[in-house]
Amino acid sequence: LHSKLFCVQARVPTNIAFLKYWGKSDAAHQWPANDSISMTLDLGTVTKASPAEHTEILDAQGNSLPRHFVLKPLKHIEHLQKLLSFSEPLQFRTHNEFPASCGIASSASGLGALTLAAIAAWTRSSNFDELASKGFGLERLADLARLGSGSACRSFWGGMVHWQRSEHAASQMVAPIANSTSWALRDAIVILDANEKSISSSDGHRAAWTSPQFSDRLARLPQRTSAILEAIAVRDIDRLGPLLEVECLEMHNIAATSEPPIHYISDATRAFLSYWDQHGPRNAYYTIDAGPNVHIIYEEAQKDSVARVLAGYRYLDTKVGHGPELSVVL
Ligand code: 2P0
Repeated sequence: LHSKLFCVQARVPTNIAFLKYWGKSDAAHQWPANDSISMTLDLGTVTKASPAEHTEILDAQGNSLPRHFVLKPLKHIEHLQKLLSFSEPLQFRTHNEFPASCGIASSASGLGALTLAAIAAWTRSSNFDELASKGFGLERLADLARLGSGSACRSFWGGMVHWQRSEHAASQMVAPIANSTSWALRDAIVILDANEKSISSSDGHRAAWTSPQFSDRLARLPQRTSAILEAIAVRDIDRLGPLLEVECLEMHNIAATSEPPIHYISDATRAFLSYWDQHGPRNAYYTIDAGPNVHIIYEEAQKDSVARVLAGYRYLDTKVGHGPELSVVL
């Protein structure tokens, strides 16, 4: 498998944060200011990597992608090459399983799949056992993906995942807390605005520290973290749900009170939330990422009642998903 023909395919899922990563304690090393907890989704990015004359990132058909789309991924590849002493150029072909311009952030799955495909290609590894035998176990892969996009580290396991901060770099860690088959949660992503957000999450993370409410949030979070962990441990949607809503509104409030203020929530988001407050079924709760779209988190048994309430909206219905996949393309 040392020929130029070696081609590996990585699939890494995206995730939705229940407890938001918002603010970094160290931007250069991508250490978060607080713990975060997410649910891995059954949607991801599929990326193929093979040796090439020069490094390039193309779409699945081999067409070039807009420069602003590939800038951050290319920088990440360069960084990995330096860090791990791999010099071989690679060609990547990538596609997202979610429809283009549906407003779903793809940095967790995108940077995750890129990292996994690159390292598997450089090490000529066909599966996770081979990667682990070469020193690239899941924890290390997640840690390397984190350097490209913080939230990507949570995409290396299925189910629910906890990314724990610590005062010391060495003791920060990310680990699964519930697998994908143990709680049949779903996520209906209500697409209110399919345009790309104009302010990157990285700018949002930087600005968080300028909000006069950020230190209060950080002080409050250990208690909320424990409450979310407990709700997940006992699989209680009615304990988890209200915490999700408070948490996302607080994150958006930090963004809105940052200097300069950042408004990810739009008029369409607000209109939807007031509709949802009136008509949303019990046992279904919302969370909102760094964008205007709303994620409705609910248990499988509520599927029909959620669908009825969302009938007039464009939405993408998905469920809790499993971890990454790796295979050789023949
Ligand atoms: C999260 N977000 O926990 C939070 C909630 C968005 C809203 O992590 O700068 O793209 O690449 O580390 O991972 C988005 O931030 O930021 C994010 P970088 P990333 O999912």
